[in-house]
Amino acid sequence: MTSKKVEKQATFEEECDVQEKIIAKRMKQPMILARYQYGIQEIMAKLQYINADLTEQLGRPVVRNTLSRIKTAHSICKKLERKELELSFDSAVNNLNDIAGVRVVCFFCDDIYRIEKAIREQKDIKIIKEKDYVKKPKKSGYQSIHLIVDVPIIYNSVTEDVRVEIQIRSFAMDYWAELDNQMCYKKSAGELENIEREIRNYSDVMAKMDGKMLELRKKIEAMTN
Ligand code: 0O2
Repeated sequence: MTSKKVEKQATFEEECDVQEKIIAKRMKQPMILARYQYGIQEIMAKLQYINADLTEQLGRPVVRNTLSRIKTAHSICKKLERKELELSFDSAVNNLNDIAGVRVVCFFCDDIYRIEKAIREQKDIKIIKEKDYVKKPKKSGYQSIHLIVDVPIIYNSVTEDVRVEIQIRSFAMDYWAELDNQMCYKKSAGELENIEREIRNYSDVMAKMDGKMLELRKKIEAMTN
């Protein structure tokens, strides 16, 4: 690299650092943080109810676990850079759908669609976008359903929507995604070509296992009903 290019790169990185600090400061502002936390709590409460309803209907546990997170300033900046978007707090709020995120992990792969349907039926939740990486897995092998939703929060009689990404996946899909996250995801392209191919194959293995476990459950249901 020429010295001019090195200088330009250094200035760019310094500017990114400055923006990341500004975003981090804004994300820690009590009302901004509370807004995302409130949105997440509303979705978590709904999911608890949906799980209770499905568990009662089906006579077996449906949701294995749920988790939530608010994206860190660092992760926000990385995503804005990846998407070649302006690096600012407003740009993050306007362009990123997953500053607030919730994940639902269920025991069986058919439960994913039960949960998705139940969320759709909630009158107060607006579905903005849906991605079905179960029917059509990502090139990496990643499988999950993503629902981008707007959930209303009420404060001082004012209703405001909070955007939340809900990821719904099976226990097996989650196991794969967590390990992929640790080992491959977000690593630069080509760096781990063979390992990426191998882990992609294991995504198929997990899908087959999901299918087999579902068959077993259905066999047991047929025997006991
Ligand atoms: P993190 O750190 O998990 O938050 P959109 O803007 O909504 O249209 P988006 O968010 O650009 O779409 O992309 P996409 O592909 O729908 O994925 C969003 C999230 O899914 C990612 O968030 C990951 O959590 C997860 N994900 C997507 N692809 C993979 C993959 O190949 N492996 C694993 N392990 N997870 C994946 P972030 O912000 O990238 O990361």
